[in-house]
Amino acid sequence: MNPLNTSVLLIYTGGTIGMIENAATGALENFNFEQLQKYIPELQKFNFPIDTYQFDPPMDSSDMEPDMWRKLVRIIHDNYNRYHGFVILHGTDTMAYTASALSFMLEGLDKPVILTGSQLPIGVLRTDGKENLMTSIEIAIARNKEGRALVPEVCIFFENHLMRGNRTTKMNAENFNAFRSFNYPVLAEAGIHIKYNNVQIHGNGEERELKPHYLLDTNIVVLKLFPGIQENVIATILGIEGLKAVVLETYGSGNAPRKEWFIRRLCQASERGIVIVNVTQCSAGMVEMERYETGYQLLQAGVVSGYDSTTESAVTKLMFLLGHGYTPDEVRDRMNRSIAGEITL
Ligand code: ASN
Repeated sequence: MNPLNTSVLLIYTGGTIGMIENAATGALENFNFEQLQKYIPELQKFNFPIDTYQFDPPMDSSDMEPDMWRKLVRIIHDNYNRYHGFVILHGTDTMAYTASALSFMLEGLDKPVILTGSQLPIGVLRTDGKENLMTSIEIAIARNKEGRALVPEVCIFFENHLMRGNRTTKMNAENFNAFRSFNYPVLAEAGIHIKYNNVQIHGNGEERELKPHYLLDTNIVVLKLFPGIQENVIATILGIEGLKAVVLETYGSGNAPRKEWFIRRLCQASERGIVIVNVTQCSAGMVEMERYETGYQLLQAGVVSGYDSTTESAVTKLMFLLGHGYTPDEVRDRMNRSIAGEITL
């Protein structure tokens, strides 16, 4: 019986939520989904079908690779018409990267894709996994009066907050409250009721057609500045054979050293067609290269603004754009536009 006329596909990739302690070493190891279900008998209480797809073997998300993102896109695309929503159980360590990548790869999404996981395994008494999973399923089936999904976006749900996936960062390795969306309001808050922040949610009410993308180019590097960084380090990184883009993590509102060699190296790399995107090392706020001379010179070296992008989002957006074969100037131009709500313009 399915009185709600709804259904969810639960995709289990791995992560702490489905891990168990190895008796000999004490280290956490993966176990399979049947065992996971044993610890969450509540799953049976949902009065609609929840089908599952399990990665075999389940993986710690530190092993996540773009091929796995392609696999997730394929699973969602192949099953798109069969389900009202998708919940992905994923390790927390790289969840923000996966959520960002999927937001670009699932163009025209009009159903919820909710990533969640936990900090403590599901078998542990104080686990945060149960709550996260149950609420994610509820969000995945939430629809308005017209029958459209309330949250047709790739999101992360964690510790009572629903966040746009490509705005999130894992910022705590200890607390249950592990993720933050510093530069965009939460999409929903779960208390006694789940309160949706409808004005901040993309595209509910629109009918769209899913267009899956699989092309990604990983010839990218993240370069984090620190006082004392040496010219040979910068030169070696910018000289990597085949390098196509750099996410440059700068200070404050997008500032960098004024040293002549530094600007010259960046200028030369830009001229060779390497796309350099300026993202701030600060958790919150926006790159404004016009603000200080230390930022303005980067503009003149051909560096483009990452605005208020997370590093995770800038990396995966570049992979996506480069994968589609755009020229460096076309990539620079598209970095200045929002594709999936990842930057505030
Ligand atoms: N190492 C785990 C993972 O990302 C951490 C977690 O899920 N809390 O797979």
